[in-house]
Amino acid sequence: MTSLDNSAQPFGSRNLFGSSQELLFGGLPTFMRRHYSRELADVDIAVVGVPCDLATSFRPGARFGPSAIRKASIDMAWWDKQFFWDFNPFNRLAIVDYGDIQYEYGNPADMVEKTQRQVAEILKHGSEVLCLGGDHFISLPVIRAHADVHGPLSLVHFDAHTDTDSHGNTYDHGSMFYHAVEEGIVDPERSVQIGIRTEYDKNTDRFVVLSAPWVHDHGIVATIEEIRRVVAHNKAYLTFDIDCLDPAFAPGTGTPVVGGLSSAQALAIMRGLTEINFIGMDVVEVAPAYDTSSITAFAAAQLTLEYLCLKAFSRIDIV
Ligand SMILES: [Mn+2]
Repeated sequence: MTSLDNSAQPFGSRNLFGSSQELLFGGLPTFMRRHYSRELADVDIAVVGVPCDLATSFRPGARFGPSAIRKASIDMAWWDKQFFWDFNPFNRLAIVDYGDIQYEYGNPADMVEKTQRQVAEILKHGSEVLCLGGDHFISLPVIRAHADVHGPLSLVHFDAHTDTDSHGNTYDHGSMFYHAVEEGIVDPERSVQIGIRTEYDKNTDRFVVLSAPWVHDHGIVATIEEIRRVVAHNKAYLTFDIDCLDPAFAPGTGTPVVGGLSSAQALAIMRGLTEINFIGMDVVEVAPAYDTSSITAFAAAQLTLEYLCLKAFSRIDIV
């Protein structure tokens, strides 16, 4: 099973396809053992870490999210066929680990500028982006870069919080979607928030909200149908705050709220979204300092894998 050709794949091989057969417990942990590269020729998706938690309101630590997710993803990098999908997304899509956004850590504005500029640069090459946060604020510069290319986007937003409160016009990890609507880069009426279980203003929130109790009451199929109805064929950006999951499944996060979705519910919903025209994704708010047995990072890595399967679903195997 082990092939020397596949060893040190992240650095030693330029082959962008196939699974890794390297020892799971050795080597350097790039995302899913993909080639670590900023060379974007023929790359379908660049995975980018945004190690920033300067905008958190409660417990910090999501700056270590990208490295925790990469490390957890190694355990999934050798699978030949994904459970449920029955194909290998890495035989269909060329995916590289692009590394992390570099910014001045004492300068939040610099993070915003560098993230937006770097993501824009990747999109300009014709590659798509999968971002690993970071606190949820990082989604704002990432979505700005996408909206520059695609226009106003539908947001498919998994979260315990709506993140649409202006908080007195501040910029933080709970207000960025207020700003995204104000800036016209997200179309709220064509966007859906799933798993919400904190206060929000029903009169002013223009997003379609499927609260956690609604999902629990109505079930997976109804949730999928509602997401499809709202988003239809719009271009959609998927943002997954890991605190959408119940703290039983994702304790390693900054602002946990009980009563959330199970990992199984989230995976089942994701797997039903093949008809959505996703153009980008992030998974945010993984804070490994509060994690137990890395379960939060494993959940985040699995969710990124489901997204890659959604993207690969309609493609045929290249290798
Ligand atoms: Mn949240």
